[in-house]
Amino acid sequence: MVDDYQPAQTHALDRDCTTLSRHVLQQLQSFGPEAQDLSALMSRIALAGKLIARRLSRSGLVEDALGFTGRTNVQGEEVKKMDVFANDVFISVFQQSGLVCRLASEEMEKPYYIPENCPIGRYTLLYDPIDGSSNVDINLNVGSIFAIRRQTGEDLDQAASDLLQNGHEQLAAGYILYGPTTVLVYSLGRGVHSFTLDPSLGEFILAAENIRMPEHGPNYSVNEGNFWQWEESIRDYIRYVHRHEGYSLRYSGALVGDFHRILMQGGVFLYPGTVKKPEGKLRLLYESAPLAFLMEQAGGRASTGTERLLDVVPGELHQRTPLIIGSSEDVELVESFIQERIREQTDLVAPGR
Ligand code: AHM
Ligand code: MG
Repeated sequence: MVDDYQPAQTHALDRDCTTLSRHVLQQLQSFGPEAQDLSALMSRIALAGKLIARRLSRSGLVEDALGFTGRTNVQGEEVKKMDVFANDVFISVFQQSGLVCRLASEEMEKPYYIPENCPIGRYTLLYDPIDGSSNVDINLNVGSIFAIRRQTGEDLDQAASDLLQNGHEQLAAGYILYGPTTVLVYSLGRGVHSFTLDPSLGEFILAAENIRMPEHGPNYSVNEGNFWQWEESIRDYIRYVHRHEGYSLRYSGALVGDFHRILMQGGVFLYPGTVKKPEGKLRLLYESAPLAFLMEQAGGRASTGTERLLDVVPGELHQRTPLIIGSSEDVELVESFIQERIREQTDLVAPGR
């Protein structure tokens, strides 16, 4: 009798095959309109990740996948063909989706509007399509970073001033790491969860739920080639690390990969400012803030050195920010060296205060 039928392995699917879209709905404990939107948004982001992963995995075999385009982007950086491809992939997966009115990325000076979505999809996707693109041509890991924010501004407002808000306004954030496997890590503000792409299914399958950071870890991740350009406080921290047992330097040149290691094993990633460029290299809205959101959700800490990173309000879309992110004790240690130098300078200006 069909009515009495009970699947023999009711729990096998739950244990082995929690897909991303199902997980989003479970997280939100709702089938309401916003939960459906976020689930659909995450599914589209996952689709972008699969398309980019496929292109990367065949990049040495197909025409026009590797190398530079010959153009520079709004930040004055040389644009790679893979940057353009990945940027366009994110746009195309949201065309006619009814989900995202506006996209803003590292590769586009102004936000990109999809007007037909705007009456329905009051969301903005902020993203770095290929983070660490210097790794593309040498077959090392790269990533994509994303954040979703609610759109409150005018539909075709090129200034997008409603985006100039702090990182607490992010509804969701995450990244896709294109390594030996493709991994998607995301948070809706209810813990951090990772998924691994099963190429045979074409689905991201739950790998780890509610990832928690250790309070201290052995890894420090920084481009020490910039030592001579840093403020003395950052040099103090690096000297401290060099003189103490138990630290390992790990730096891949792709923030997503370095961040993933820190998230899994603990430690600290730093991209501080330099004396000439105090704001550093990394962009607030689509690199640092999404990762800060994840890090805090995992019990870690993210800072500019003097301010909680999620509190920073950008002055413009492509604003850069120093980034110190990782295990709480390790980030606090870096901050303590910065505070020490600030105190010294204050004492010099106003001795005996
Ligand atoms: P990109 O998004 O243009 O690739 O730039 C960001 C990357 C990060 O992934 C990485 O941490 C950093 O730039 C590396 O910079 P550097 O080569 O100065 O160490
Ligand atoms: Mg980047």
